[in-house]
Amino acid sequence: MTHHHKTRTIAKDGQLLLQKMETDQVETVWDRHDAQQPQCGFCEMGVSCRICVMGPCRIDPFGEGPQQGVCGADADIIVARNLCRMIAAGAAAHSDHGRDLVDVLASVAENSAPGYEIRDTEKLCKVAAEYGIDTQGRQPAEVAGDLAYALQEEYGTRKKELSMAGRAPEKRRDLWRKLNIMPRGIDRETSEAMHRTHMGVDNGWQSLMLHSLRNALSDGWGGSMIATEVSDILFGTPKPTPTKVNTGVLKSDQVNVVVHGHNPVVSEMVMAAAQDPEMIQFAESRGAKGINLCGLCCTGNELLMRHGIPMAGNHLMTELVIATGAVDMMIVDYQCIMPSLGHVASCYHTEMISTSDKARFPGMQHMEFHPDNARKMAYDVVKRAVENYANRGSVYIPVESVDAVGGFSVEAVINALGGAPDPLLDALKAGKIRGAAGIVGCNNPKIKHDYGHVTLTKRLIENDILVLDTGCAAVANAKAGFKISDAISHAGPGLKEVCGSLGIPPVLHFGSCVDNVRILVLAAALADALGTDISDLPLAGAAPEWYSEKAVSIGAYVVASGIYTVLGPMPPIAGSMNVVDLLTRGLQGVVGATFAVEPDPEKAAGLIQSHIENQRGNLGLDVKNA
Ligand code: SF4
Ligand code: MSK
Repeated sequence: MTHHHKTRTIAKDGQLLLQKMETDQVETVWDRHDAQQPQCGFCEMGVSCRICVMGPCRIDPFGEGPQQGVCGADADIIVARNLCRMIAAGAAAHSDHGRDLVDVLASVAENSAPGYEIRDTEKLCKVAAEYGIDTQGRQPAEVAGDLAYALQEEYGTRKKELSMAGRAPEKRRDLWRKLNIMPRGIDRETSEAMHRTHMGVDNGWQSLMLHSLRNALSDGWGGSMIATEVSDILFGTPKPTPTKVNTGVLKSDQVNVVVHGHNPVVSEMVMAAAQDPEMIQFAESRGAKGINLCGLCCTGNELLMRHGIPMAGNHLMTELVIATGAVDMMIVDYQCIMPSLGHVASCYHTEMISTSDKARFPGMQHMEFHPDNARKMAYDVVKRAVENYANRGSVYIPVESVDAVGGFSVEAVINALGGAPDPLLDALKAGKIRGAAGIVGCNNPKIKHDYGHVTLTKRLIENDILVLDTGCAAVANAKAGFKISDAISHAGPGLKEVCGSLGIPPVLHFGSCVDNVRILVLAAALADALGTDISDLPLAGAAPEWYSEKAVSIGAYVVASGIYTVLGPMPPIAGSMNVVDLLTRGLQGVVGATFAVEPDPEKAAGLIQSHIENQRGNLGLDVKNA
């Protein structure tokens, strides 16, 4: 059976590798998505419940069958509970990732994490000062020990508010307090979400939704913020760095090691081992020209941001990359790693290594990394990758790589602006830049791969809207060639002029999924500079191809922070018009921002443009008809 590969992805390497996998008779995520059709309509609408064993229950959306579960829960309650649990899972994932970094920071302070060190003492001291930790005349390790302790307390704090939430504009914090959604402890909010959604606890769909926002805020202004800041402290704050993207980054004459997942704790050590001259010599002794480390998904983004390590692909490319036959080893940590990968790898020569005590996968060798053994483990796995080079069969690398620039931390952006956000504000006020949009999130076989991200981005920059992107969206846009200075040729006249004079691309790579907090920090800085709240700014968010629970948490904290957000795929809420109405309209009067759902990126661009022009009008700036 021949599939229409062009309907599945816009990526050339994706189309060619899909063709190859069909010839090789290896199933992909798209085949399994087809095999699942039709997907359960009750679950799609969010009206099925298996929270307790009086059920499972489902509500008939057409009003003919049951309208209540066995316990009496109606569609509103069931939809709200399900969404609340999705957000809890997403917040837990990001925040636990942050905790793993804090553990490494604590181990570095105790000198029990060989190979890890503090690379950005300036940021260490800056964050420590936010926690009231004395930094004067003290050794970085001492400060790091105190900071790690303070950050661990954010997880189970007995304080009334997360300290990191202090980074939000004052008006926003007052609003959160008034609404009683100021996050208190990171673990507390997730734990409370699970409690509230237990049968017979919170059965108010509005109160469930409000707590969901608080839980999401504990991720955005808590767990994810900690993940990003501690990664910067340990591995360096990103600066603009050139890199290359797509499967063309694999090398036919080198040992290709691919890291996949999210946590830089593993990938940074693998990088150190792969760049060690002795290991390179070992690779040469086995007939390879060197060791080529590449990334996938967000751990790839972490390495790309800080070191310019090339990026092989995003979420839906993770199976296809293996089908090149060029990957000698794939090393995974956690999140977004399809359990199919071990099987795909068994059809080629690729060795698969799992590294986290909390993430096991079929068909992978488990070699567990901990702060105290990570350096040794990294050398062990890279050595095995080199040994596997000899087992390669035929190799098919179908495209040439594309150039990109990554590494736009807030610090780097402010630096590019000459030390303060003023030039950006001036360009906004003058209308040269109409506004900015964060395009984030995953791929999803329900949307043509990369089409959502690339189309939306193209339309926005054409219309003088600066794009900041993260995660798999950032990889899609890099592959499309939007992340080099020459990409200003795709931009509207104002954006072209501003980016041209600053020497930056019109689409700025802001990092991994947890790095969405960099966008929050920048938004807060702009709001502070204007003496206003984030919800007054000409900003928008979009997740055109999202799939994961983490993405729902991101969307919820972005909206709760005051930024209008357009989702591509519909979340499972259509079974409750009350919940839909609250999220798409009612929240405006609560947090000053709403969600919209629009799978067509051309139409999503229109929504974002009119929102941005509207916001400009409210600020008294000039307005263009969108
Ligand atoms: Fe059914 Fe209520 Fe149990 Fe859900 S919590 S499975 S609706 S009885
Ligand atoms: S990896 S959460 S598919 S962005 Fe962060 Fe990509 Fe989404 Fe995973």
